[in-house]
Amino acid sequence: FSSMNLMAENNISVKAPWFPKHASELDNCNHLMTKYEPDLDMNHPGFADKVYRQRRKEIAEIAFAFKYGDPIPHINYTEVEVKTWRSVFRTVQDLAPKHACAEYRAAFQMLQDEKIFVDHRLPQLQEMSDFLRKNTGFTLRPAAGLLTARDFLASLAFRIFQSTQYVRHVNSPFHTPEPDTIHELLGHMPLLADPSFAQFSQEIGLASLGASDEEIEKLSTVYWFTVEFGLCKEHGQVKAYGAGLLSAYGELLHAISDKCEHRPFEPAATAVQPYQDQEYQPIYYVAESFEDAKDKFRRWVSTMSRPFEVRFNPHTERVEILDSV
Ligand code: TIH
Ligand code: FE2
Repeated sequence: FSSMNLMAENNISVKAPWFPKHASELDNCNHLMTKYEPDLDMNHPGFADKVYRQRRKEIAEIAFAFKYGDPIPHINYTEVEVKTWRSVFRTVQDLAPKHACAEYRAAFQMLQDEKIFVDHRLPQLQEMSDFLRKNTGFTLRPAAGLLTARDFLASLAFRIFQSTQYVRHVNSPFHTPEPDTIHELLGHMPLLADPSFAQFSQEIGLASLGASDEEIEKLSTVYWFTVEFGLCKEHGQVKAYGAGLLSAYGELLHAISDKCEHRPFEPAATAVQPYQDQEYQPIYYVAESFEDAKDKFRRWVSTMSRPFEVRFNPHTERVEILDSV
């Protein structure tokens, strides 16, 4: 370490919120938002279901106990959980050929060829993590529920995706307001296996490190309208790439209908668009392509106020801080 670097480190500790510098420090980035937990939210379909709540607790314990470097524990999914998976999996299989973007369809096919995506069992996070590692270097960590935006985005900087491992309630298979492992597996995993999309995801993560609360809010809004609910153009047609659309067929059909508004993806405007997460979105943003979305995103990020730059070193899994710009 040069003294310049040390100076930068010292300045940052004064000016910027703490952020992880090494992938192992994500052990400290597992703070939950509690708003949709079945124990606390009376509208949650699992609120009155003791067995479901107990099951959620069990699986959450696994995530809290997880430490960097551990293998992700195997979950023995119950018959009811497999039934829920099967019905969501089959609708995605039916709708994806027509409505999902090409990158999604290609990765979905690979996952089927590798027998990771089959209808009679849920994929395990560890096998999915191994698959992603081979394709884009992304890996997974188990998460106990919906994380704070700061913690969730920080992990993306390290090409690590924090994934829930519990299954949505059997009574609402086709839409849930909170993430569950079916949403992660069918919504997020195929695209995390695409190099261009993986890069875009990591760049949102890198931009979040040490950012102010207002900037985190903007970045998570961009994340919401792209990674979660993004649409894109393909040969003049609108296709879905957002994970929240691909894992919830009701909303997927809504998003491509004329019951909602489509706007061109423009990071500065998208970042300040208010949104809710209880019902279908009234507005979706349409990207020209991942490459175009990345270009626009980069230009917008460069206008943010953070007084230093960061760079991920994949050999050490460490984020390096570059001096003030
Ligand atoms: N609504 C999605 C589903 O039902 O699969 C899950 C979520 C997407 C974004 C936030 S929660
Ligand atoms: Fe998600």
